[in-house]
Amino acid sequence: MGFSNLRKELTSGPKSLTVAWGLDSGVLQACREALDYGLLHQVIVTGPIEKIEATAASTDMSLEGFSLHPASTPEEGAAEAVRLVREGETDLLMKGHLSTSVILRAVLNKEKGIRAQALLSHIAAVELPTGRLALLTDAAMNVKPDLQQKSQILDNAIQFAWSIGLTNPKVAVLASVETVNPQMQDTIDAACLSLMGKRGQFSKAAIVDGPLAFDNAYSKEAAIQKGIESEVAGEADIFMVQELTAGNLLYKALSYVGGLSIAGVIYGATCPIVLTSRADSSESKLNAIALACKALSER
Ligand code: COD
Repeated sequence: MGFSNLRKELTSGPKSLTVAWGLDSGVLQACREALDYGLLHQVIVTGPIEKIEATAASTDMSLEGFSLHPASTPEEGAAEAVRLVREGETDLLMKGHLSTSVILRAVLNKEKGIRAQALLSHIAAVELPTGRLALLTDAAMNVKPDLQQKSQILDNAIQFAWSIGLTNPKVAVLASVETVNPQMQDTIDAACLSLMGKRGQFSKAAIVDGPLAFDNAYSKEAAIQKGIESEVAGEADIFMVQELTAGNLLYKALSYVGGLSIAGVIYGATCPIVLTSRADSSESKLNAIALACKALSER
């Protein structure tokens, strides 16, 4: 299953999406396409109304089907968008032209936020050169998770994989080497997560193996050459990195160097949150909206 199948197979009907601080022509354009494609039936945008209209006009884009809610700062725009989710007025949230931490703080706010799970995390889907989708986590939210947080990040990714049809996902917990080195905490944590998988400690079934270096996680041949026997090698549905910098570098290398389509959401709130980078193509942004719709419809 690639992104085009994911879009075609959406059967649950169009959703309403709210963009927090929507002063980004690429995001508005992706929403326009998602409306025209039938993924969405309504787009709400928070921010200064005249500037949102000017942003749309800069690409001759029609705002038909859009509803604009005034906000005068990114913080206010994020809070208003989160309120709309909390009060059931919209199904999905999307980051506009504001920094990731501003929208995440509004989402995590203890009184007015929309947390559903103990830990929220970022999950990206990437269409591999073979045409299948695999997930990468966490490339954008949790900076330096400890083992407890890593197990929650992995649990979120396993739940998400099931929700988009990747059942019994194979998980590669990545490190720089594939053997346990007592001087490298990541290799120890990967081995623990792998054992937790074997003991059925995640909320849904998954085959977890680690530590695996990226080459032997991605390529069966690389694993065989190193004498590694692993059910996951070459077939991983989830690539789990162990800190944000590694995830972010991998995300950007796959996109820029590898030229692969990649789309990300935050998981663990009361709805999936679409998170795109300004430099992502409009197709990537549309794919991210489709991914969020899919995750929502399969709940
Ligand atoms: N899930 C649930 N609760 C969380 C999480 C999480 N992932 N992270 C923090 N919290 C809770 C804490 O338990 C606490 O109750 C409250 O939120 C505040 O925690 P702090 O002080 O650690 O959080 P902040 O507000 O300083 O930072 C939280 C962010 C998510 C904003 C921060 O971790 C962050 O900036 N992450 C990186 C975002 C980013 O810049 N990504 C871009 C890379 S592309």
